[in-house]
Amino acid sequence: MSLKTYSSISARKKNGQKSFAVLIDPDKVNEESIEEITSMAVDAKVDYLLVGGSLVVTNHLDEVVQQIKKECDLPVILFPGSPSQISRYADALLYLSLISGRNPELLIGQHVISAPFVKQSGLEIISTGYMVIDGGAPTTVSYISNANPLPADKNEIAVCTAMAGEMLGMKLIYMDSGSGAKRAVSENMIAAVAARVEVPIVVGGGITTPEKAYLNCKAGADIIVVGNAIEKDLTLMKEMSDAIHSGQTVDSRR
Ligand code: 1GP
Repeated sequence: MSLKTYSSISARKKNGQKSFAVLIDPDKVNEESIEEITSMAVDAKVDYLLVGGSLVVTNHLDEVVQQIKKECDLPVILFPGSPSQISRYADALLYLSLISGRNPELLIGQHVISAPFVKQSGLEIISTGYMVIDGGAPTTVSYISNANPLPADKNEIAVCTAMAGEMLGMKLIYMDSGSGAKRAVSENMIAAVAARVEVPIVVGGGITTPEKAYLNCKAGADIIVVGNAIEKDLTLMKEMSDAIHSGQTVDSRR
């Protein structure tokens, strides 16, 4: 199994570089829009493309990933809402365990059932501690996961959860307030978690402005994921990317 994608993520963190990942929901794209999104993503210097969603109702994941790979060289990372959302054409898979919840199916159950199939895909597997943070209203992920999100004002629970995930061997911590969340994860919580774990931290859910993306990076996020806001306005991709990359440490820009 290649470790190319994770090596790039951790090398970027080591160099103080912040990364921008655009989330593509396979349900919301077609050939034409994929062409447009990938070309704009390359121009905007997006670092990663995440593909997936909590509820994917169409059946064209392979085609979507293959087309993205044909249009550009950006790493494609699967962000699956269920074990059926796997495509061997991607570069890597976020192997998510919902560590903020207490639903055994999403902590380990579905992993057991899909393990042989996932292994056989040959994908680079990136073990990820997935933390759903309350975003002010139920989101698809909070409903589908059948698990309570982590309270938005309980930094200490977030810190202990992330620490436990890291000590269990998870290579990334993903703090997500859910797609289209009313309230994105607070900088306060990001900073508290970033102070206590060493693995790269991914933050997403409800990030709609370049300013918020920048502040999240300053607080300690290593990768910012944006889906909804970019679906609504593709031109935001460049502004978001500039804001996130401007959050790099001075050394990494030399
Ligand atoms: C959701 O973190 C992602 O899982 C992205 O959220 O669509 O709100 O940007 P948005």
